[in-house]
Amino acid sequence: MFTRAIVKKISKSYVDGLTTSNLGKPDFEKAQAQHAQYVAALKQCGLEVTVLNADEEYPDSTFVEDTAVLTNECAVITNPGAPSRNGEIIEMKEVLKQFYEKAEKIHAPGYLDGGDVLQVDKHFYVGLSTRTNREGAEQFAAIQQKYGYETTIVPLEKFFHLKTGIAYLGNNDLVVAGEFIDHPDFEEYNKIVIDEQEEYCANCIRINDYVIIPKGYERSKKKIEDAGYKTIELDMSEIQKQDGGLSCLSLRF
Ligand code: CIR
Repeated sequence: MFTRAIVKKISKSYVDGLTTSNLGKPDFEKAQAQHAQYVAALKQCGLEVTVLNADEEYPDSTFVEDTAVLTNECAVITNPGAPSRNGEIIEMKEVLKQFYEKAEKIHAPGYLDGGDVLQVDKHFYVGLSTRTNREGAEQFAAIQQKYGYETTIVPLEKFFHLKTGIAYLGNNDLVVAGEFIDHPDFEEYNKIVIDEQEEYCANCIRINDYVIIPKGYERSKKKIEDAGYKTIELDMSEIQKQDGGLSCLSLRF
């Protein structure tokens, strides 16, 4: 059960942020509107939402998920692997002091983005990507071990972040796409398999009574609903253009 979320408004500089997509430049006003819809959906799920102001200095800073990993026991401030994003942790560290007495930290030469961390109850999966290295993943595992969590490190083949291709819904149900469909680390789960054409829908988020999914992925929507979940669909076009997904836009705790 989540009660809170932290999000950060989209800055004008967002349109010049990092991306590997070929979907074109985002429309700032449309992106802002989509972000507002996202905040409304979090509230519909019952969350109290802390909305941080936009920061022109950090074009990608709306993707707050990458700056921290939050559990019931502690906040881990990450060490984001993209140099242009690393300074985003300064503000987040301050913000999290309101909510957490304990803050842990990933240190260089370890790098880790929150988008590479999937929590399944007392188990974490950490992807090794262009943003998260083994040193960062091992530091994270050592921190979480103190609090009784296990960690499995998963080298990624194609996905940008681990959670670009996987989501945990609860009840042993895992949404999987691409390289995770037949991955040995995820054999023990009930899998909701996302087709290649709908891969973007693998980044969905379960929040209390709902699963928030991107709009326009009818086959995936049906599969998630057939597994017993109520869905909320959100238009994510301008977020997808900057390699972002639903999980990236918030920290939920
Ligand atoms: C970046 O390249 O860092 C941003 N444009 C996208 C970050 C997406 N975050 C995430 O998947 N957790």
